[in-house]
Amino acid sequence: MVDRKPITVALRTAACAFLLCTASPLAAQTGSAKFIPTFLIYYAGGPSLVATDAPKLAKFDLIDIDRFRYDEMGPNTWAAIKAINPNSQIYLYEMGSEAPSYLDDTPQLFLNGLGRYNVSRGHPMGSLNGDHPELFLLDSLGNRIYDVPYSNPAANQYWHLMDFGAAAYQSYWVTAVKADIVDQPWVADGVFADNCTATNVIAFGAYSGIPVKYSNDVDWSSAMNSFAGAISAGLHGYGQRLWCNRGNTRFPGGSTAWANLDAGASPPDVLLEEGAFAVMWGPSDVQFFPESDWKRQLDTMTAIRNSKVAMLSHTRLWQVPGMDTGTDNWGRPVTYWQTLWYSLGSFLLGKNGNAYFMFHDSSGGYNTIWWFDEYDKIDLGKATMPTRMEETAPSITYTAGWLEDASSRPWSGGSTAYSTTAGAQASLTFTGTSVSWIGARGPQTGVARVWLDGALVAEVDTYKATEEIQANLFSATNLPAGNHTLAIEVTGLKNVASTNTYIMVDAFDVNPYNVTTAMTASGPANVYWREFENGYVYVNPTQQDVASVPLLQPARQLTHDNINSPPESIPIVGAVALNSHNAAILLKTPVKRLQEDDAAVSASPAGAWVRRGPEVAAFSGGAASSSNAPGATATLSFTGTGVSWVGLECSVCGIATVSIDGGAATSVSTAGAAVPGTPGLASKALFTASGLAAGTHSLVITVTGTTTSADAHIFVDAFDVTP
Ligand SMILES: [Ca+2]
Ligand SMILES: [Ca+2]
Repeated sequence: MVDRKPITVALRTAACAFLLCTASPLAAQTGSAKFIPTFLIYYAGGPSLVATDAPKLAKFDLIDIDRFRYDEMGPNTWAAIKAINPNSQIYLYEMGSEAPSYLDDTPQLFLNGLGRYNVSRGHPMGSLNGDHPELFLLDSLGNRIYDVPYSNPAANQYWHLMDFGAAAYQSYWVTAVKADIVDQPWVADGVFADNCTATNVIAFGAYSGIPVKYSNDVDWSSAMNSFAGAISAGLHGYGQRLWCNRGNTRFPGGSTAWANLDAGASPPDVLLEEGAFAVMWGPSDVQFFPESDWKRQLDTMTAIRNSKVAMLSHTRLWQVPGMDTGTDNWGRPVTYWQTLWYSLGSFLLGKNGNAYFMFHDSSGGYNTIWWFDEYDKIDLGKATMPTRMEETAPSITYTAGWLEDASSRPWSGGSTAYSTTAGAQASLTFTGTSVSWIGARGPQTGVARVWLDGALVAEVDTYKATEEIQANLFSATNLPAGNHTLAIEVTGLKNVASTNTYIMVDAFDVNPYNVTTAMTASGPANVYWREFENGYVYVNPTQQDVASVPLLQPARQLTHDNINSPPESIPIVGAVALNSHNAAILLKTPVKRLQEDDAAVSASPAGAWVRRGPEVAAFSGGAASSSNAPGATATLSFTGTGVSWVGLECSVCGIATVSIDGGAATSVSTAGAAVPGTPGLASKALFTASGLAAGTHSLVITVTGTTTSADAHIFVDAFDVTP
């Protein structure tokens, strides 16, 4: 890793990076434009849907629902939702890794599993039990494994764990789902496949045994990723999307399995973490994961590039007074709204355009259309810190041998670096705790080595039969906070199937949040925070109370209780307390600009003021008003603690007096050298008052008719009000 040169030296522009320049780009997935993208799981025993539910359902970006809901609304449920929100994506529930033994007689509309134990329903491979006993996973005693909570051995009713890693089962599943969903009137946008569990550390089902075939996490994860990839490819072949329930992002093995699936050839469209950040599962009212597990969930969510990620949090508390407070797994008091805000705050720390959020409680589970005012009211705008660094970023250095392509493919940011030179390296230095390398796969791409902080961590074969642009080729998460280096090395090696050894460095993604150490009564605690255009999110994922977190600028703290209040009514604070497992969401208090024709500004007498435009100066908003009539006034009524009058200094500008709340008049001379119409002439703050008591005030500008220039004009262009 020597002889690095800046990219501007090392890269040359080439007309075309690939041999196959005619390949058409893949359609990219697009995320939600909402500040809080949301999803809903509405499954099993909820009330029948009625027409008034359509607008409620249409607020969600992603919906997982039973197929039997199809005809509960007219003309059909999916159409009723799409008529309101065409972008809402509807997925129909289907069990993935298990198959039922007792649903052979159930009509397809009411199936939620394969339902082909002893019947084929026309399946070309026949039935599962009758024709494919080899597809049932066995424990060490040779018994078929079943999902204990969902099976009833006394009634001979089982959900068997099937051989999800076997190509024959994968094919069986896709063909059955095609018949039961894709070829039916109730087909929607995609299929939700349950229990595609990333590892078997804690499987969703409590199984009757451990499969001999996949007896450890590595084998299980590999087989399940094979299943998810195969059914994803199969459904995509029928124009259908796939949503997999994966889970286990808090475990290292689970997080790795997610990354591997994302880096694989055919990632699903959506992945579900059914237990994110705060969960009802366990003996306490709320279980908050240890900080390291919480962070692994956050980093995994952020690192996934090729699938949408659905993060579901929950609580055993209810909104009902008296049932909305309890005790968490750390022995601390916890409230319903604290849990929602903590989960939501955690989500916002890492959301990246691919991530979606849901919160529910044990009162309704999956039988309720869960919506909270928070989803409508909280909007902090775009994140200020870019999570993506393009290959041209100054923090990336290159050795000799790299070229740049800007035209042949839909590269991130419009260009990519590429090389076939063995030993050539691209090296990113970054501050953060997770990082992803964004490159490309294709029939002509080769093998790269990945070095993290100087250690070889992966050898990545980027070959793929079809092109994949902006592919996530490598991710590392849960790194120690601080500075790191990620280097991509071209090997000149390739898969035997590949036609060349191209390696693309299109971009890198780094985690989007910051970590601050706060001192507490019981030692240091990490506070995680992220800045957005219009505010901040702070999260304390530790068991320690932080008495005071100083803010970067004064802001208003939103809470469940003030979320529907006018922002102006919320006090401005310079610091917030952040107790254990709490989040704070804050609105910045930006200076507000009011133009001269705003309703809050009154000019008197009206005939004394003349509207001026670009022929005079480059005014804010394109215009200003001016007067040289002695005694003419412009009065601003405003609510805030500070104000500035924005106007013009010029060769025909005179002297005004300014008074606030009827107080003493201040004389302001606006005489200047510039002749009106001079190119570049613009307004500026002519008078500023600050430190006013919070509340309503008035500012009066009076034209005096006196001057030290050629005339006595006073220009009122705008006012800047500080909340
Ligand atoms: Ca790029
Ligand atoms: Ca103006």
